[in-house]
Amino acid sequence: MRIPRYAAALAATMLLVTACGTATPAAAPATSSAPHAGHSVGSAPPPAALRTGERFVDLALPQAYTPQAPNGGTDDYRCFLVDPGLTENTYLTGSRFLPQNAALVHHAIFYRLDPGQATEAAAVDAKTPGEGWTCFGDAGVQGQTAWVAHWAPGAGETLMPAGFGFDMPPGSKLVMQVHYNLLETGSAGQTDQSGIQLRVAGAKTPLKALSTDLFPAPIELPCASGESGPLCDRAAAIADVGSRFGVEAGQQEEHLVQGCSGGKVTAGDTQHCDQPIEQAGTIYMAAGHMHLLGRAIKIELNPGKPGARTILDLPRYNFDDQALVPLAKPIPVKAGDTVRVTCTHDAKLRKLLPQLQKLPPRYVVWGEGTSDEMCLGILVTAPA
Ligand SMILES: [Cu+2]
Repeated sequence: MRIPRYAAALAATMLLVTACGTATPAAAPATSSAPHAGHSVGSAPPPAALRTGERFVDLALPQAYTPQAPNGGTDDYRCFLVDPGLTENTYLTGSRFLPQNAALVHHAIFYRLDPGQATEAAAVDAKTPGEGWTCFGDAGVQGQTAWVAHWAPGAGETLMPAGFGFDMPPGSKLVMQVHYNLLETGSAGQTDQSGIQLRVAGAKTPLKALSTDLFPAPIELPCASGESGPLCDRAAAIADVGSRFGVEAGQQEEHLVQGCSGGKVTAGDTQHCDQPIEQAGTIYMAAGHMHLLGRAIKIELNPGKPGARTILDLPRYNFDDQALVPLAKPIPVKAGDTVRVTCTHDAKLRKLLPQLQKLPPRYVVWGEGTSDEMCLGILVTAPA
């Protein structure tokens, strides 16, 4: 299963952009209907026991990093090169991200780099002052990078199903992309030294290779009734995303509208996108990601057709409960199937959320910022 081209382009951005939020337990929709109040902070629960052939690899930033939002924004996307020291064929079978300053960390995504990309990333890192480098549209390296792990609020340890893992050839390294949200008062000058505990297995017993597939949909959320201001204009709002995160990031919304509805913009709380499955396989895990204005997200297979299935349904999305969850029953897919992701956002939440209420009203589109929005279905699949 691969992401369609427009989504792949998006994914590059998204990877950067998206990570901020993610899924929810399929079996246990969020119980809180109250608006998101801030990230939950707590001590991480201990990891599950190692399974046969597994070991832990602990990685962390060598030094604390002080996030700074460029271009007058309130979001910093920073990439760090981390080396799991793999000398043989290995599989990544789980991860436990350890946000050191959970008040600032909005999401983290881990991209696998091949040895050539790792060399390139090291060069970017070396020429950038301080720890890591700024990475709003992508991981800052050429070519395909596989998304092999991510963390968003509410996620504890993520365990791949037994017998499955992400391929990690010898010499593979990871880019750890962290989205720091600096909207909160008092976040200026704070530091972070997050890390991750990887669970890896040697290749003595071959595992089935997993991939992470992304299914985005547009956001076309007008200002709420009673709100007004220059950013309530769609074109101005899109230009504003571009000014904060770069030209490419600013174009993501238009790419999505093009890919999902042939370029037709229909403003409203609820948006969806249908995307084809390109390769037969099985879906094992799912997550949904939106930001603070997200109310509901649903991922469906072949809606309105025989054999239609709901992959994930979060009628009361909770930003602080975004773990990637295993499906109760894995779902087989074939080439030509359709995945639909549908999101409902609520502009009225802006006035109720301490993080957003001091910001000017805006027509919300897809963007990397905490005050922008996303609508993203995340599926972990294995080929047939
Ligand atoms: Cu996001």
